[in-house]
Amino acid sequence: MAGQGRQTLVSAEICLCLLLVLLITDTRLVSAATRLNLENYLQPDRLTRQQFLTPTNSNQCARQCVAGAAPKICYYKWFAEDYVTLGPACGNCPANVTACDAPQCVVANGYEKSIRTINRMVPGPSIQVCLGDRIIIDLRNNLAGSQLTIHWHGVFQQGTQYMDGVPMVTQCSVLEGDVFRYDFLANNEGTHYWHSHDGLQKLDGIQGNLVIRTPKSTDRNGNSYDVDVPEHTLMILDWMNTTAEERFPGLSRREPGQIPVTFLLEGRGRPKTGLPVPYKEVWVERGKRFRLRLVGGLCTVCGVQFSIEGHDMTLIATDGTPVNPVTVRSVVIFSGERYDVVVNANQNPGTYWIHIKGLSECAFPDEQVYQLAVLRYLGTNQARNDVPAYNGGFGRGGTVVNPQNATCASGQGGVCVSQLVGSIPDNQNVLNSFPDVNIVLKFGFYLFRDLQRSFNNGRYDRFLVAPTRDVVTSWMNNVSFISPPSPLLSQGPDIPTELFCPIGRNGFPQCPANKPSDGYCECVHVIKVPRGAVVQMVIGDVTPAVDLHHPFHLHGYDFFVMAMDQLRDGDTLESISAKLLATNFRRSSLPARKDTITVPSNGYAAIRFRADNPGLWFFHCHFMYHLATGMSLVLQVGEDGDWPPVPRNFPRCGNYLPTPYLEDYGK
Ligand SMILES: *[C@@H]1O[C@H](CO)[C@@H](O)[C@H](O)[C@H]1NC(C)=O
Ligand SMILES: *[C@@H]1O[C@H](CO)[C@@H](O)[C@H](O)[C@H]1NC(C)=O
Ligand SMILES: *[C@@H]1O[C@H](CO)[C@@H](O)[C@H](O)[C@H]1NC(C)=O
Ligand SMILES: *[C@@H]1O[C@H](CO)[C@@H](O)[C@H](O)[C@H]1NC(C)=O
Ligand SMILES: [Cu+2]
Repeated sequence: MAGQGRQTLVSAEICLCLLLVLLITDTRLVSAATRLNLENYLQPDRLTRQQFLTPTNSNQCARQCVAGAAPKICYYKWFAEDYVTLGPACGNCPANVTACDAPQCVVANGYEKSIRTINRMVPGPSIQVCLGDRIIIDLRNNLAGSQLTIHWHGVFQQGTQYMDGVPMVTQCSVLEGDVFRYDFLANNEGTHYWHSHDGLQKLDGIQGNLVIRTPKSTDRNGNSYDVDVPEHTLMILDWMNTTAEERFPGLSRREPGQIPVTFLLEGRGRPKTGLPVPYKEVWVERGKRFRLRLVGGLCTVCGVQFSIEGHDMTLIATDGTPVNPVTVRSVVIFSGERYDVVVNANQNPGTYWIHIKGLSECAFPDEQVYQLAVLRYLGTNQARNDVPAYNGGFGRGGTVVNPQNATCASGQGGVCVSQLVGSIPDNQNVLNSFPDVNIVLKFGFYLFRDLQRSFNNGRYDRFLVAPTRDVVTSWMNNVSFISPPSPLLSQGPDIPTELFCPIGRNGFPQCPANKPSDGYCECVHVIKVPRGAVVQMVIGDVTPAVDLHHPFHLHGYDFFVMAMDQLRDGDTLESISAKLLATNFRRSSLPARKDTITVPSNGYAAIRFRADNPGLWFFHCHFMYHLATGMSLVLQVGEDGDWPPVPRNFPRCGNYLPTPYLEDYGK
């Protein structure tokens, strides 16, 4: 990206005015107000259970939340770097297991490879705060020749829309050597996370947990658990033995596709062969009920089925919002989803396997990708040598929440997220209103059949090599999203209008008339929705039936999950949408709210929300390689002026094309 503006490093001193909600960064206004030194609010990257339960520093943000207590300022310093697993910090790990726990040692699955990190950790630093706290992060980019942004997955960013961290949608990517300050309020509770939204960096390690707690007394399901501590936020990662870039657009001969070799729980796992590195251990005490916050920090198409030997789980929240508790044997988690479960440590004290079983392409007979971890009762330390096999999981036969293909009719043993009962009342009158805007979104792949034509001079179609060796690209409503040269939110007027998809007769963006009408095109796909409208979306998988279940994530919002199913005889997405409008979803219970919904293979999910958070919000498949090939669009809620302007000196970027030359070349 040429002509990129530089972020001004705001002085380390900022103004604490009477109201923290005023995000003031202009140091010239400080004189009369109290000055504060951010260094005093610097938070540790990780802390023990004891430190969390009994803080010794009154500025510590990771704490048990107390009703009525004042919010805190939580400051973090992050360094993005190229790094390595089993590097010099690891001594002779794993031969010497103690050395694996050395500071800055990233073990992963005990396989040496290049990674990318924030503060030399995988997952990265864990942000654990209380509702209402202010989060300030100085992100310094020390990556060699790469840019990045960080997205706060699940945080609504109402009032700080420009902090959402999507390159060329809300901000310019942060260049090598630059510092960008993220500054926003933790205003919606729950288990969230953060990840790089640029390129393929999160699969190489740039992601971590972000938990916004409420006082237990105000948590709707607060009496269903005894212990809720940071060490029980458990991110599930998928892991390759190559860098993510090496598999994009994909190798055609050696290892086609983008299938991980394993999963990691909180950055730990074992290889199938080779020296064993320590498993992740989750510690519990007999007689207590523990809240585990499971985070789907997955990037590839493989979801996972999570189960614990000998222990049922009680689901109490998903994507940050509480649901009526449901007891289940296993939880299916796809990229971007979060599920909070309570585990009752009521079994014989001992060691129990945690089973993380790969689904979709990770469940193919020749793949069967899985990982284990250990649930250990305090005071026990027996080793387990009876490693269960891929299909030896503990979820078999029991109730599974979020089953693939929405197999949740009675007798099928599944609980679909569309069947969960929500707990947040419909104060915005979404469910009883007839939708103001009704959107049908199809997504799928375009198969390049004529490779001679595709790889001819002058054509640069973006593509992906699938495990089948097919050459494909991704789209939504036939449009493969391309990034504009400047961010839509901060520099909308700088974007040449011809880059946007034109609006068709149905009022929605479509491919330009002059583009080859062979089923897809590339343009900047922006769907506009009036501020305050009730929006219904039916998101449908129109690819030929394969075992893929695409998780769609909406920034800036959560939504009611109204319905989901596979398409049955004669159904089309239009007929489903019409049927849902005609019946207007009469149902006796409140639906759950989510921000990431996994669409059943060859099926649909219907969602509803009130568009009360103006801004430019990315809506996309959370499979990283699908996102990288255009399975995304931007939902524009309201018009410029409805959302706050960017702060003074917000970085700028864009094309550099001196106009006389354009004329010379007749472009
Ligand atoms: C194992 O690693 C620890 C921590 O780095 C170190 O103190 C110890 O000397 C090592 N032991 C051996 C046998 O190398
Ligand atoms: C990486 O993983 C794949 C799939 O398991 C395997 O075929 C390949 O040999 C591995 N490569 C290395 C260098 O270990
Ligand atoms: C998408 O492309 C297909 C194949 O050319 C076409 O039949 C269909 O009408 C297009 N859909 C839209 C929404 O433009
Ligand atoms: C889901 O349905 C598809 C057909 O759309 C099928 O190919 C796939 O095997 C099913 N997957 C599971 C796990 O049932
Ligand atoms: Cu997808």
